[in-house]
Amino acid sequence: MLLDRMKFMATKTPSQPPAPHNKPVRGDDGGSVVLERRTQKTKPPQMYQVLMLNDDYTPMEFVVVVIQEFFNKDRETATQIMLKIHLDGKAVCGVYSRDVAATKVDQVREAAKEAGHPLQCVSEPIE
Ligand code: TYC
Repeated sequence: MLLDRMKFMATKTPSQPPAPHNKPVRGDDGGSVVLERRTQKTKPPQMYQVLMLNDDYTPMEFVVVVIQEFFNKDRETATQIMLKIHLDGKAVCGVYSRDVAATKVDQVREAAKEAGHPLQCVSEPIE
């Protein structure tokens, strides 16, 4: 009866789990066994922190606006980061993939150059 079959289908135990990842492969070299690695090991990408450096000439307000603009921080957070740079000599403005970090550095350098300020920005790999 159809209903019985449907019940059977609905309660059927799951099929076999997938085959193991390390599957022995027998070659024609006299019976030796080679373990072929099948597991995929994808490492997370290297991340980069973008640091802004202190100097004696760039106005504080300019630094705050740059941090807001290019690092997507609200004014409060941007001000705190700027003050940390001012007091400690440098601070992290954000952490990004390599390409994005390089773009941030370029954008800050370009804005500083345009405005005639010596503001420095660098990126470095973390961990
Ligand atoms: N030290 C600067 C001043 O007193 C302000 C400043 C802060 C400059 C952060 C650069 O990355 C910087 N005007």
